[in-house]
Order: sequence, then C-alpha cells, then structure tokens
Amino acid sequence: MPVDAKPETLDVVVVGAGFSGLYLLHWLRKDGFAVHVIEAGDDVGGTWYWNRYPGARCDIMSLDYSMSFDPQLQQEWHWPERYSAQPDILVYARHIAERFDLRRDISFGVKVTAATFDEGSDRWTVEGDDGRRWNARHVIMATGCLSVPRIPDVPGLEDFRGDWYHTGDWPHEGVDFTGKKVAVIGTGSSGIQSIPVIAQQAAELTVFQRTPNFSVPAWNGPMDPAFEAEHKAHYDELREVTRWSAGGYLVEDNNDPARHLPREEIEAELERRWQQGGFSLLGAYGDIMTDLEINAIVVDFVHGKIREKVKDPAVAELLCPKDHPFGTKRLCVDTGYYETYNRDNVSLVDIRKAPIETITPTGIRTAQAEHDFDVIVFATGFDAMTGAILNVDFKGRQGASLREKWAHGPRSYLGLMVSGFPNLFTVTGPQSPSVLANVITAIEQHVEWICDCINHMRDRQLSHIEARKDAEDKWVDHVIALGDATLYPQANSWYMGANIPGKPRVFMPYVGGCGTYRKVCDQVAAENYRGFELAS
Ligand code: N01
Repeated sequence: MPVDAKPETLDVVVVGAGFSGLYLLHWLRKDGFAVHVIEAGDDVGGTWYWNRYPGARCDIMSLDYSMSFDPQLQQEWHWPERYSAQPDILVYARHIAERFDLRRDISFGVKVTAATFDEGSDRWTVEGDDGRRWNARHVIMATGCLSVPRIPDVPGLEDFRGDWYHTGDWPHEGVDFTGKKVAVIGTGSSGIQSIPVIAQQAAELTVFQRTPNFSVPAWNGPMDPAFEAEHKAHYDELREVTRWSAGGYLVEDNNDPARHLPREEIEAELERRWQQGGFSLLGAYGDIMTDLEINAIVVDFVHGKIREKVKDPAVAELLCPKDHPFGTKRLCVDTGYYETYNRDNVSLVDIRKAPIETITPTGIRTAQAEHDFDVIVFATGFDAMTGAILNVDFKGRQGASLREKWAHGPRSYLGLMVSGFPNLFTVTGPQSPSVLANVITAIEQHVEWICDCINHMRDRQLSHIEARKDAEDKWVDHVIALGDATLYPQANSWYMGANIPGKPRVFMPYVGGCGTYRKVCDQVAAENYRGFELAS
C-alpha cells in the first residue's frame, strides 16, 4: 500500500499476538470495538513462537501457567507435563486463536516502526514496516518483556564459517547437533534449559560462562491424572488464590522471617522445598530477599547441592554463584543442568577469567585458548522490558519522543501508561510486577484493567486518558524504594538493565507482589482513575 494512502480507522491497535494480544483482541472485539493486532511473526504465540530452542519449557506449573478467563477452556485443556514444553504451549496459543476466531483480525509478518499522536483528534497513527498505516484511538503494546534478543558485540561473528543461532530467535525447522562441536555462550534460563538437551546430541559441547546462576530442579514429569482432576475440581478457587498471591502462581509462600530460627531448622526447610522443586525455595522465608545473612544460608545450601551433583570439584566451584545474592538474578529451574557437567563430552570455560576476544572463522578465541566449533548458540538474553516498546518510535503530545523520555530509564504510572503519551497502554510494562510474576496472571490482570478502562471511556464519551506527571513520578519513586529495600539491586541483572552496555541501571519491575498491585490498580480505577487525566 502506498504510504500516502488513507490509514485504516480503528478503535484500538494492539501490537503483538502473544497471550496478551490474543486476550486483548478477544475481549475488545466481544465488546464491539474495532480492533486490529499487528504481529511481527508469522503466527501467534509471542515468546513461545520465537523461543524454540531445545529444552524450552515454562517453569511455572502449566495448570497455573495458562489462561484463566474461559472456564470451559481451562477444564477441557490437558497439559501433558507438569511444566509443558514449548511446542505444547505453542499448540495452546494456536488453539486459543482458532477457538475464538482471532486470526481474521491479525496482520502477521508486520513490524510496527512508529506511532504518532495527534492532539487535535486524540488519535494515534501507527506505521508498519510494510508501508501500511492504522489510525486508532488507542494503542496497546502487547510486545512482551523478553522479546528483543541480544547478540553481544563480539568481533568476528560475520566471518564465522559455521552456523550460529540465538535461543530467542530459533529456526522453525530445528537444529540437528548430531556429531557437531557446539559452543553455548550464556548460562541464564535459556542456556540452563538448552545445555542438557544439546549435550545429549552434540559430539562435544563447550559452555562459555561469564556468571554462574542459581538453578533449582524442576522435577518435571508427565501430568499426574489424579492431580489434574483434583486441581480442575477446584480450578476457580485456585485461580482466585493466584490472582491475589505475591507471585501470581501457586506456591507455599511463607512471609515469616528466618532471622531468629536455628540454622538447622532453616536448612531442613530449604531441603523440603528443594524436593518440591521450582520456585518453592524462594518462598521459604519472608526475609530471604531482604536480609543478606539469611540469603547467605540459601546460597550455602545451593552451593552444597552443586558440589554434591558435579563430580569435578574445580568445575563445581566454577558453577557456584558467588557474586550475587540468591534470587537477585532470575532464578533458573532446570532438568539435569548441573549433572550435565559430569558428561565426557561437556566442558566449561570461565570467560570471566579468560574473556572471549574474538569469534574466528572456525570458532572462538578467548584470552587463554582457541576453540573450534561447527555451531555457536547465543543464549545471551534480551533487551528486557523496554526493548520492544522503544523499538517503536513513539511521538506523543507536542511531538515528545518516548526514546528521549526513557533515556535515563523507563518512567510510567503503574506500568500501564506514560505521561505525555495519551491513549497508549503497555501490557506488563516496566514498573508493574510482570517479570517477577507468573506472566500469564500479570497479563490477564493488565488486559482486564485496560479493557475496563477503554469501556469506561466509551460509556462516558471520553477520547483522552493520560497518566499525570505527578502520579507517574510518585509511582516510579515508590517502585524504586521498594526495590531498594531488597537485595535485587546488588546483582548485575537484566531486571536492572545491567546486561546491556550503556542501558540505564534502574530496577524495572514492581516488587510489591501481584495481589498488592492488583489492589492498587483496582482502587485507582474505582476512584475515577486517580492519577490519570480523562477528557473528551
Ligand atoms: O537470558 P539471561 P536468558 N559475553 O539474560 C550471558 C526468561 N526465560 O535468555 O550473567 C558472555 O538471563 C549472561 O552473562 P551475565 C526468564 O525470565 C524463561 O537465559 O550477564 N556472556 C547470562 O549468563 C529469564 O531470566 C524461561 O554475566 C554473556 C546469559 O548470557 C529471561 O527469559 C526460559 C554476554 C544471558 O542470560 C532471560 O533468560 C528462558 C557476553 N557479552 C528464559 N552477554 C522459562 O523457563 C550476556 N551473556 C519460562
């Protein structure tokens, strides 16, 4: 379509067709809004469309890591495993698209490049990279928090004669590692999930580790039919519990401090929770994330587990995280990760000691040695939380640029709206619980709040909603103060923007918990959208 052709006129443009975009489309269309979703990929699924690396699976129980909005869907859907694998989650996303007939209002294979607000009409013009334009009252960014893969700036990659991949942009046809010499760079969740699977196939696997991470066992397995039946018999009540919980998932949370308990008692409780697997360990005591001495007990406990599992003591020491408190980088959940280092075909390179200097045509050269590879896998993470939003050149009121506004870190009111950018919503945006929660719970809460808000505006014939600057400043200060009261800022994590050279170092998620946050959002709406300007 020529660029000067008239843009399509809509009520709402949604960017992204992951779980957020699908749910927004379903809800808004049902309420009679003209809504269109624009998606960069060729299919629905978002994170689960792109992250197809071997071993990719959710690390919150699938019965929890799933949409709750349709009682029939949640009763009918069967998850084959406790933590379902990426292909099963993608099948589920596709099923939602079919079941609610969503595809007809989605444009696939189009990237939104720019969006400009017109104050005269209170409407946005949204531009796609195919030259198409849409004119809408509202724009909703449903682009996910971990959707812009990041390849580090290592020289020489363009000359590498083998194949290379990023875990977050994995080839749809899969990769056969049989007989290959493989390098994996990065030991975050994606590395920790993929390394055990790649090791089983590759001739040789070399892991390049900059920072070791804490990982707890998933104890994944096939879905137990009795457990599933019992869960489904109480699904509605259980969903309600998750909505008001801190993490947005079912876990045995204990808010009591461990400070005055005997060490043996604390260790026994950690052991019990280790045997439960997943995030249970984080919920053992209320002061793990605030009291360095209590946190150190958990650190010692996990170090002990690593030393038990890994036979070579030198390798075990390298795998023990010592530069950040437990839980301050996203906790990983694994299946056989540490044990993988006992395999003869797996080796670990400490690139903190011997940094990668260059990628050569045949492999990787560190400060200490040259290694030859057929394949390099980058498990090097994402431009988290802000990357996908800032990939769109937003121009708000008086032509203000969002990129300029966020140059020193994201600023939003409730992680939902940004002052100066009316009628623009962000699902699971920075300064909301998002990445610290079961993201599906966080998505549903945001989508429902946003849709209620848009309905509220239509009912009152309002054309403009905007976060007030004073409300935004207060919220950002509150989020930072909550973060500062924890140990989180002590780690160089992507929560802090620390994984991207030059990115402002600001703690981005809201750490006060899903339930508390939900209450705040509900109160704001009930008080006629306190902190927002609404106008016709
Ligand atoms: O990325 P990461 P990820 N040279 O940023 C290393 C979610 N997720 O894709 O720690 C060498 O965590 C980097 O080292 P360092 C989950 O929220 C969920 O693994 O910066 N190494 C680190 O080891 C997760 O937290 C699931 O020193 C470099 C790694 O690469 C988030 O996505 C599964 C480097 C990046 O780890 C991101 O996880 C997967 C460089 N220049 C992901 N740059 C589930 O289970 C970076 N690294 C649901």
